[in-house]
Amino acid sequence: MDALTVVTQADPAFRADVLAGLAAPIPAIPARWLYDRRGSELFEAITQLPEYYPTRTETALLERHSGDIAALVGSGEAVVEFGSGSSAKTPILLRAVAPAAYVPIDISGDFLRESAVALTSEFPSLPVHPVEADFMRPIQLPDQIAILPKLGFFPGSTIGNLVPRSAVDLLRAMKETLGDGSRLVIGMDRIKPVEVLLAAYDDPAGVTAEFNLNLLHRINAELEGDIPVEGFRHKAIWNDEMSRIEMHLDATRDAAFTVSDRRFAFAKGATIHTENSHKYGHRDSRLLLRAAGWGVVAEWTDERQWFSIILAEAEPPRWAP
Ligand code: AVJ
Repeated sequence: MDALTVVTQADPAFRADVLAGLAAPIPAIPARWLYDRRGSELFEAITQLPEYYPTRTETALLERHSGDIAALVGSGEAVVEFGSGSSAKTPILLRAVAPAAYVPIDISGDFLRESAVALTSEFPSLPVHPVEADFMRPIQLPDQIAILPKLGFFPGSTIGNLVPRSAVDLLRAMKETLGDGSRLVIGMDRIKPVEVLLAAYDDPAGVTAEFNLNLLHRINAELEGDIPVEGFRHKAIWNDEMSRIEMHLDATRDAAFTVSDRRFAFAKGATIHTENSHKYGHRDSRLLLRAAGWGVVAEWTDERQWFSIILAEAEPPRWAP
């Protein structure tokens, strides 16, 4: 019997990012590559950790204030979610705002189909129009929702993964996608005591470490790599100047390896920067939104002010004084 060989075609963008990132003067690999199947599972496990407060806090805020959001936006909107909702948060919003349609946007068709199916049981009569696209650029929304008012939804403080200038680009693209007069519900993580932040991104159970190190396993598996994964360790630091948590992979010894026939040498102590998670103060988040043409309508935060949900409105073009 012939052996069945499954040849997985490596993603050329992954290869390009990894090869360029490893060779860069300050080695760094874009955070989005952390989220393969295994990475997404590990992130899911992170959200269950006692130390990882964002998911729990944001979900509780949505539960507490979805009625307030609905009172401000009204019903009959087309809810447009950036990054398809595989989470528990989407149903909370949909239940409250009674939308006329739901449009999940995601770059992964698999995730889109899964989340569409997951919603049909609870919302059997809600029209769902998935869009497979990169939401970093303006997107043409489906014709079926053309006449409906739009409510964007971007939970999870995913905006924090981007450096502010890219975050503004994204918020502008969202405004262009949704159109004049549209609204946006966005979750943003707040600045808080460093011990709390560090525990959330370097948990004692080591799940975040496994999540970060999974990137090296993924490189080895998909890009013909031989990185000695045990020669690297997860590190999370608070960069106060940049107001962000950074995840790095630190070489604990000299490590030489090959990826896609290219040789790399990391001296002990050299690091690969793998993710940023920016934290915003009350005024910071407003400035970020305003810089992209979004005015803040309302904001809700928890007792500890660890997380905030903001309702923003696309500002009409107007003459500035
Ligand atoms: C999914 C990007 C919001 O930054 O908190 C969690 C990712 N990384 N632990 C975050 C993450 C390490 C998470 N986001």
